[in-house]
Amino acid sequence: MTAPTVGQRGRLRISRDDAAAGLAGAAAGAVTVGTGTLLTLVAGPSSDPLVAVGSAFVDATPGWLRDWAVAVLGTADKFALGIGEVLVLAALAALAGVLARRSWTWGAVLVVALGGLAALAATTRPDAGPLAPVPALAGAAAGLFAMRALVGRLPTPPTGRTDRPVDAGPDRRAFLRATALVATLGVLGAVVGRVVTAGARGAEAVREALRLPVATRPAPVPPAAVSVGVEGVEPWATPPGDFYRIDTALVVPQVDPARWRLRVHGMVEQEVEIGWDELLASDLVEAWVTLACVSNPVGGGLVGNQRWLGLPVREVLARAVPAPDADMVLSRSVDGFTASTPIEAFTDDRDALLAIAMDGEPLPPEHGFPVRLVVPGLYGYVSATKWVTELEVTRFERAEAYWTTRGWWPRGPVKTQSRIEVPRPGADVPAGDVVVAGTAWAQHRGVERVQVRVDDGPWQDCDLAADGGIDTWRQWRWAWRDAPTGEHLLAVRAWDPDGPQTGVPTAVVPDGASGYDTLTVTVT
Ligand SMILES: Nc1nc2c(c(=O)[nH]1)N[C@H]1C(S)=C(S)[C@@H](COP(=O)(O)O)O[C@H]1N2
Ligand SMILES: [Mo]
Repeated sequence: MTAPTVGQRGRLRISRDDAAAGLAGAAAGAVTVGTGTLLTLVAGPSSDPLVAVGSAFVDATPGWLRDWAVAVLGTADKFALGIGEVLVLAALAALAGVLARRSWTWGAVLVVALGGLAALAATTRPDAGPLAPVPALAGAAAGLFAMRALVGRLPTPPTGRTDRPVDAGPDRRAFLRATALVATLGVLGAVVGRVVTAGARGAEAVREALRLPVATRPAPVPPAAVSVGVEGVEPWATPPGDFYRIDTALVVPQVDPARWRLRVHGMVEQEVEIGWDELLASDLVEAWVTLACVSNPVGGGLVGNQRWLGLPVREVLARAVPAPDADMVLSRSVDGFTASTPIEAFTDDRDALLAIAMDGEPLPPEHGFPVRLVVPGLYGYVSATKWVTELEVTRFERAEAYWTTRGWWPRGPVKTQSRIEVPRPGADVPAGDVVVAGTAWAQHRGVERVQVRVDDGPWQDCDLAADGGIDTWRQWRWAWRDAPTGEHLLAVRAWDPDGPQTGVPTAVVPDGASGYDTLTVTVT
């Protein structure tokens, strides 16, 4: 018997030939992916079928699920998505093989449908080029070809071909060898495609060769005293390599500065376009700004502080002359992400920048090379568009940004927050004097005071490190004198000019987490 049969217990029995057909299908799937990945080299990184489908999936992901993924997987969410995708694809490809052995048409229909979906996903990417559907379609064709060759070697149910023995050793071994070869070729294609793409990062080479102009208004050198001097506290200036990365891009967009342009349009008196050379020749300023993600849970690490170099957005907007009733600027990146920024954050005197550098170096590709927005006081999702290419002057009631359509608030001012970094949660600390320290932030308002509470005791004032400006975070420390032995609950709160941060805990959705960072320590 070669057909799956329903056994006495009602279980589906899968025959050896079905298993073989499944293997053949999976091998053909590898060929599809390998071919697609190789063709990505000509059609562009976002046309990669796996990337395109993954990106479409990311865009279709509801806010809560994305939130969960970020919370559980952190910045490994992209990797996890890739693994999940490969597993699902392998299962579907195996199914196509099983179907194909029974009815070539149905197997082929499944492959063509999957290829068509991937092609559709690739063509509907905001940065799709004219060749975008080619890798998926050519990959599906190659997969069909491989599947035909492999499945064709297996007997077809229900009238299994009697002219060759079904389970004969040599035949089956030849089949397995052919399948392994096909699978290897497919995987090899995928690996070579990936490696070459990674090596051919056009923007990376250009980035290395860039020389940055000096700022007409450099940022002040922060005094050493911005650091509170307690080991275990996050550095005041976040090393760029440690800076959190959050975005929807499965492949880092490669933008050639020579071809970069920013278009300012919408409710303006005149459209303005500015290119890379013009941007570099402008009067650039430098500023220390602490960036925070709205998905940062209380006590979390999706926040970082750096020195940015760029052109104040207000100067570009002034040239376009926004209409007086415009209240929002929708910024758009090359990969289609959008952010809705209240226009006053761009036109008032804060250092809202079209930034080209971080820590004195051109932006790292994953942080927006060549140009991104940095806006003090607002969460990244409503302001910090990386790989930015467009500013549309509009009104909140007329346009919605990427995360707003997914349930997040259209405006996202950063909530005043504080974090205990020393001691670590659950730590055992020796009795006596215990140093408690951490970081607080209230971007564009300024941290005025930080207090710590032990158990249900009174709030106690902490020592603040030197102030790096109202747009940056501020370190603090508190000497806990004669800490009594036992388990204790520490809590922290920061004050901005409007008073203390709220202790009412809220989730990160829809406008950022609030509540006190608390932790338990055992004094021994
Ligand atoms: N093009 C693009 N820009 C983006 C995003 C994105 O998904 N795509 N995410 C935003 C969010 S939610 C945050 S918190 C910041 C993070 O910037 P970073 O990755 O440089 O830390 O980038 C913002 N800019
Ligand atoms: Mo974010």
